[in-house]
Amino acid sequence: MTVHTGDITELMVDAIVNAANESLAPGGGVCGAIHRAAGPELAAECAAIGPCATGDAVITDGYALAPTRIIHAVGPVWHGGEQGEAALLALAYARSLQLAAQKGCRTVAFPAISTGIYGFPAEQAAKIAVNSVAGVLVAEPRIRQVIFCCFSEDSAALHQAELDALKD
Ligand code: AR6
Repeated sequence: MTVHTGDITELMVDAIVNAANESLAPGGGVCGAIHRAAGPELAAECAAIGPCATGDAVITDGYALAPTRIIHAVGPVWHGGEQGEAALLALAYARSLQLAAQKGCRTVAFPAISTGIYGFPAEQAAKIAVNSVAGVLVAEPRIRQVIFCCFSEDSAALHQAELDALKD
């Protein structure tokens, strides 16, 4: 697992994960960036697949994007933390990696799901992200590399701190 700061649409990996909504419609944030970079065929495939429940994920072609696949994970909207948000966020990461492994994607990049428009507190989300991915990787040798692609230095520092904590 590594941390990268930058735009996820520029990464050369087998699959990038999109922070999607339940209807799999093109939205703002990282979702908007991915749809713009992939082209309109992506929205058409998503419309044919959707909807997708919170905590679950679906996989599509990457179209004009360098990654061969896009995994659309639906993270929870933050409602204060008492509505299963933590478990749903962990599930969204785990389900994404399951799909990646099934489809032969060995390198996967994640954005900080739910921490933008959906309002999940960034520090808590980073802890959940790193621990959920670490838990899956223990039992999933088909995935060779996971990149936490953060859009800000603050977010990257939170993810790096969680990675460092795993090694202690
Ligand atoms: N590359 C990497 N990370 C990015 C990028 C990018 N190009 N752009 C933004 N981020 P958000 P959510 C970061 O709001 O909270 C959409 O409309 C951003 O700084 O994209 O899960 C969907 O369709 C933040 O840290 O996703 C849904 O309706 C993180 O990505 C809804 O927003 C996630 O922020 C999902 O909200």
